[in-house]
Amino acid sequence: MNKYLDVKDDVAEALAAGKPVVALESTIISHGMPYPQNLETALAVEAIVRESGAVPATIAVIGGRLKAGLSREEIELLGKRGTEVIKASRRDLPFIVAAGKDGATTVAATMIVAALAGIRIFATGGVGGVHRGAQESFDISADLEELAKTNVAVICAGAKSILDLGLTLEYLETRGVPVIGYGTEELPAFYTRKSGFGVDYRLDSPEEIARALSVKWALGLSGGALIANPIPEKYSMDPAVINAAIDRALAEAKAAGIKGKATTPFLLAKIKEITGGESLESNIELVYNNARLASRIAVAFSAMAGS
Ligand code: PSU
Ligand code: MN
Repeated sequence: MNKYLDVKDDVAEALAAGKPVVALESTIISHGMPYPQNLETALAVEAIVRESGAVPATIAVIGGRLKAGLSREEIELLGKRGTEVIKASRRDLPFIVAAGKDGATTVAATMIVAALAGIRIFATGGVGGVHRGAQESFDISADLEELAKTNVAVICAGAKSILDLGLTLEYLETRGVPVIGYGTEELPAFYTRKSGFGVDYRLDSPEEIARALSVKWALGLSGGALIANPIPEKYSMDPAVINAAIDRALAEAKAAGIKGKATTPFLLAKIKEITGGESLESNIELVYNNARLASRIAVAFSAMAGS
């Protein structure tokens, strides 16, 4: 066990017994949604994972400790303090730990802590990727490099078209990261079920996905996988509405000279401001949907590992 890591009791017990565990990230809580919806969502996602037969492990840094599994009070703190909590990606982790601070972990940092704890399955909303205009800005999320090297599968609703989805897929292909569509041949674009880009493999059941992951890692092919789960039809948004909001958010970010780690949170906040409650509701529902699928994959994966 790493000396900077605390694994919550119920998570440690499940891992020791080979029972299913699902990791959850915390940048989405502190930087991805407003209070109090962020807190309600974080607690509801944990409940959904439990109802689906797995143990939730929300991941963050609290007082300089890497946490796999948070108490209710800790989740409340991340929700209430919001953007005051440092957004923590791979490069930030050592400094937040060394200074004894709190950090809300991105997909990359959540994968790192999950892997340290022995958790293989992780559910979130959207992942980072290659930004539009990356040819000039070089803005490529550290999430992609993490997927290339850390053995954790990430269940998401695809990626938002604040990113260049085509370049994101090219990057993942180069780094050997498989992109699986759950029940779809097309990469979903977060708020919408379609993007016009194909996935690498379509798989139609959690068992098939768990088997592919288990074979990948048994072959020593290190790194993660991206499992893209389309937003439920009922909550999917009109592509014209969401794309107009994304274009406006991108233009405002450019005009304001937003750079580096501030880019993604700025764009997400602007989209929410422009589209109002509809995008927030969709965002919440797709996270629930991903937590359900991730739990089913974790259940199938732990049954295979035990056999
Ligand atoms: N994309 C979303 N919602 C999010 C994020 C990205 O649609 O909440 C968050 C995730 O935590 C992701 C991070 O890991 O932003 C990526 O930030 P960056 O692009 O700075 O690597
Ligand atoms: Mn970036």
